[in-house]
Amino acid sequence: MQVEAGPLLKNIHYPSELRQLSPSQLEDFCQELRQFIIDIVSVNGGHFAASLGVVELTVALHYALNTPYDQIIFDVGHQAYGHKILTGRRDLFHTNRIMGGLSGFPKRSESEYDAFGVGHSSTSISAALGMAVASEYKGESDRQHVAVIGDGALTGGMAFEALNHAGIEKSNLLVILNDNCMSIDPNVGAMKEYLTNITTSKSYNRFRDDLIAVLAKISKNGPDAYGWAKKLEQSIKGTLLKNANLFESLNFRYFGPVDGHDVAKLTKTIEDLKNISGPKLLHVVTVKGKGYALAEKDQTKWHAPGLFDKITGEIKKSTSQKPQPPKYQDVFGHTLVELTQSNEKIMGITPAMPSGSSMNIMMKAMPNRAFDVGIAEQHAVTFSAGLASQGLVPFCNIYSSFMQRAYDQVIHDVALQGLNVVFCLDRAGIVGADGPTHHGAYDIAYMRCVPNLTVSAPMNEEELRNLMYTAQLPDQGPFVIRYPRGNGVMVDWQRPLAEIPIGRGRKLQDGEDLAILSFGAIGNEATKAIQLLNQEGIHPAHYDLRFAKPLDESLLHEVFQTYKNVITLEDGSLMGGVGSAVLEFMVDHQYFAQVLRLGIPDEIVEHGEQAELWKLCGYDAQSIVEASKKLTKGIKTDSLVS
Ligand SMILES: Cc1ncc(C[n+]2csc(CCOP(=O)(O)OP(=O)(O)O)c2C)c(N)n1
Repeated sequence: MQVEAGPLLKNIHYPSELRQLSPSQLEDFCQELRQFIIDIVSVNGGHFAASLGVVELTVALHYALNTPYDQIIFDVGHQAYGHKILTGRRDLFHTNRIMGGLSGFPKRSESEYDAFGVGHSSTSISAALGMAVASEYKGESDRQHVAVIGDGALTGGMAFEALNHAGIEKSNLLVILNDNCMSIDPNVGAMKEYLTNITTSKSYNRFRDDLIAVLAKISKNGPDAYGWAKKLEQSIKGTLLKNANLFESLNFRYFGPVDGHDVAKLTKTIEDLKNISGPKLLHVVTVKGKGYALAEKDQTKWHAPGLFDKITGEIKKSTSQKPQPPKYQDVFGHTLVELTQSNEKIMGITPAMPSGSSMNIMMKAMPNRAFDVGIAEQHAVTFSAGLASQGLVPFCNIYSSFMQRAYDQVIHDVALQGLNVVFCLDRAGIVGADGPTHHGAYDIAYMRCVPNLTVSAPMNEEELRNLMYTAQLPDQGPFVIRYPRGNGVMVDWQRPLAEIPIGRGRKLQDGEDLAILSFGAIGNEATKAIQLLNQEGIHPAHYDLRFAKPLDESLLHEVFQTYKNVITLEDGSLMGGVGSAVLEFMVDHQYFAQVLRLGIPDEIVEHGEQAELWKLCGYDAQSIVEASKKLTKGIKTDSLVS
């Protein structure tokens, strides 16, 4: 749907045109940009509150800097809608996150203004520093490099690693800390408290605005003046801020806090900071959801609300008379609380995803046993390992793609020591509109090769519950349970819990012509395919593997002794995935069969609806039907192995 832009925005396609506006027009321009975001996101979906919060900052940055020569990196990138609209993509913004349309995150291949591809948090300072060092090396001393990072993203270890390094480089780096006290849920940790202390330090705040301008002017007058200015600044800050400033201790020059919704002041400040060389941090205070009252009030709900009526604020839910199956994440959340009632050793851990993973259910029910540790996947895993080393049973819930961050911790801290940590990998497989940065494509492959790990995937809600039950029984060792984004398939999912023997799959139905071996919830596409195939007289057997590791060898012996045509199906990368595991078994036991592996190919899968992307990758129900027909007719395809 096309939306009419306001009178100023209508004529602005690129930052060069924005810079033709007078400073006095910027406030009106910001309102138009904000309205445009509201108009489009309300009918299209996507991230919402974060972009509203940085409208003024985005405009000020593009106004004061010479983008794209000057480079801005938005951390995570979920807040970059204003930036996209201002940088040549306004007329395409209605395609945001739709298959074939704009990506929901900055992406180098999409625009020269997207200086760096993002999606996972806390990368911006490292990347901006790399660019700044490269510019210095190339003699581009006039070039600006800006990392815009939220207080949530600042809780990630990489951000601290980058600050630590940047403090000893002389490069031209500006870190803008967008402090809104929120992650997706309220931000957590001691750093958040520290930032609040600075923001509320009255004596320092009275002084700070003049300080930036004076310093910028003095710095322009050469190295002597610069040194003098620096000394003056340090003594003033030291006197007025009770504690030593953390960023200053890391050799950053700290400026702020400034009101992130005062576009005039922001523009002026950024212009001034261009004249101050070396690593600098500007602390900007914003309100997440700014300008849309409901979003300001309930910032978590409006982080990514889905479609909504922009006038009434009513969030549109698909209405159905019939009861619907729950989301897998909610089955996880409720089952975890149920399990804690009979097992006092269970603890819950989430790295900054209480709402997204439904760990918030346990956090509410038993706050002393559930932890939001910030956007800190590595820490979440090793913290869990510490708990497990003391006999507790941590359920560490991490989205599959974010778990990529903590791979060494899984191996070094958990698997090598055989600790009983239960990893619940939410959003495993194709996730949909968030796209390639968020698809949980690789976990089967990267977990399967680690000794001591059990790697499982439930086909439905009951299986998820039973795997969770099994994982917390004594001495199970490290245990992975991967499940997808979205809803399950069972309305009556709250069934009694039962143990699943480790490494035991299920035969769902016998067949004649071929066997389909599925892993996880994508097996429900196989069920649909089999119904369609039956109508055409083809009768595949269906096995639910349940475990990628250990494999159910007796089940596989049965399969290869009975069927000469086999399809493996997984919502994960083909390379190294379950299909590969089945092939390894086949070769090791010298079976011969035609095997067709369905899963994510060795390509970057872009964004789109989950079902669209399954189809694109060739493993939705219809594709399984076609693959089965090809296979049973004995026609070999490229991916056939015989
Ligand atoms: C490594 C990683 N873990 C988790 C996430 C999910 N995530 C996306 S945005 C976000 C909150 C970011 O908070 P902040 O940086 O303060 O930005 P805000 O939304 O408040 O503007 C989280 C946890 C992610 N993108 N990357």
